[in-house]
Amino acid sequence: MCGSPAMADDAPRVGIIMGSRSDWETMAHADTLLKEFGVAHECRIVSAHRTPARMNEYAATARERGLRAIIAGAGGAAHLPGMVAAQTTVPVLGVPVQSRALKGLDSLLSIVQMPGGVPVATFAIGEAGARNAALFAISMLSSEDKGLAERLEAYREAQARKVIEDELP
Ligand code: RP5
Repeated sequence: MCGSPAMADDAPRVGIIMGSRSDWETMAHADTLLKEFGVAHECRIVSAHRTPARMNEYAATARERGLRAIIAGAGGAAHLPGMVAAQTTVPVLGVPVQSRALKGLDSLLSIVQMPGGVPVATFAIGEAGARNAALFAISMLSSEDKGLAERLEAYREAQARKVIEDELP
């Protein structure tokens, strides 16, 4: 389930959107991290091809609803991040979802090759991309949120400690 009950009443600062229910397994990694950091967020299925009107509405109202970043995941002909970015100045972080036919290379190329003037920050294919998009959104929000900045520092330190303390069999 997206978000946590504790955050249910907070206005979402980050939107996680995806082209299909089938993208959730990947995008859930972004949700998990935002939950872990206590960032109020929402998750929605918004398809560029199957629900273009919903996509237009989502992008057009994103800033006035208080969203500070939109994490958009899509696979195959992955037009969602770019078409959302075309209709809002809220930063869009694109996550290429691994497709069955082409292993996500199609998704990656669809998202990364934006024309100059309409940026989408593009992340790695799959889970790593979803996790990093969430961490990037957290990092963006942390410039105006001291508590979040401290939690991000602690997260990095814990990650480094884990590597240092790791032992090979
Ligand atoms: C894209 O098509 C979605 O983002 C998804 O990754 C892909 C396949 O969608 P389904 O056919 O599984 O619904 O729009």
